[in-house]
Amino acid sequence: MKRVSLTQYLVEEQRLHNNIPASLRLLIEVVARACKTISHSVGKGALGDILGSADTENIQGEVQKKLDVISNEILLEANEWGGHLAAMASEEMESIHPIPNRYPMGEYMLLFDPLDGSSNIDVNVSIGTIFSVLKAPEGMTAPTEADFMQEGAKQVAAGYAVYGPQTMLVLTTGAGVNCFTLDREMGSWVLTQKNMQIPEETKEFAINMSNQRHWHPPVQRYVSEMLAGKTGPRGKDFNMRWIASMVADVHRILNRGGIFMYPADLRDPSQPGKLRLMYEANPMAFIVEQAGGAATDGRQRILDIPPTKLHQRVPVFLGSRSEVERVTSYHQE
Ligand code: FBP
Ligand code: AFP
Repeated sequence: MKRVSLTQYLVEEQRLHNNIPASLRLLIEVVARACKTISHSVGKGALGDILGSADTENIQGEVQKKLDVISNEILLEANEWGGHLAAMASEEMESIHPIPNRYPMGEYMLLFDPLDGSSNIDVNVSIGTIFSVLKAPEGMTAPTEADFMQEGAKQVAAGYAVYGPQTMLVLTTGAGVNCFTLDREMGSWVLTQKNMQIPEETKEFAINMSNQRHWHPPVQRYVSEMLAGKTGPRGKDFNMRWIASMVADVHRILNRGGIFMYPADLRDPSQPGKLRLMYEANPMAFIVEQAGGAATDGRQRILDIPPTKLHQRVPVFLGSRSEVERVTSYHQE
């Protein structure tokens, strides 16, 4: 098999679709390089003193793991000096991080969840990094949070790295979805899956079932119909998977089909769901749509939601198109 590196892919993609200008290519390569460094730390585990808690809390009041903090630092440092960015924002930082004055200011803005699935770190289960790229507004001089408030449909690139048995990078720049595997010996990303498409036929769903008693009626109905199996309204048996890392669950669904759900529930109307719109739901929705799937908050397309704040939460239903359409229609009835 001819090996195509990430760099070669990006250069050829630019020639073909004219959608990856040089500074965006640099941005993607820098993020991919940072993910390589994170992957290296993840692989060291206890040998690298990266396990356990950092004794600090992030903006959501969650205890930060050492690896959350390390990954955030790796992404910030890697992306500060290249001249491709105007500002960054992260799950782990309360406010945006403008590029320091000593570096030139670029035309893009980067958002990330540096380490998704933190509870999996210490138990050696798949985790990931999610990122989203927006264009800075025309004429912007000093970036503010308001400049980030763009619908997901405006993303120019999005991706995730999954640190599992293999380290993989899944990327879209709006012309399909491609997957690269990290060649650990060579230290390079190699294109291993071209133009990924979410299988439409599916018998799998992913949801945290322990929250069932809190769900709203449309989610109760949708899941109970699946649980009813062959003799129920769906006429087939379904299987359930929950990895506790959105990256790993979405990666599974991208490859095998299925639906991932993190619904809003009855507990706290001020917290619609758990996942964050800007750096979790939006990039995953962009990837999933580009792979032929769908992503909604139960009522509308995630990519059309106008953001109001950086750390906004949103209910998420994404994966195989017909499944997402079904659960969305139950909400609309
Ligand atoms: P595989 O050999 O197909 O990987 O099966 C794995 C397994 O035997 C256990 O490791 C796992 O706990 C169980 O199947 C999962 O079963 P289920 O499909 O019922 O969730
Ligand atoms: P953390 O990165 O803070 O651990 O959160 C991961 C996550 O937001 C998402 O990746 C998972 O799908 C979800 O949480 C798991 O949530 P539960 O705790 O409800 O299983």
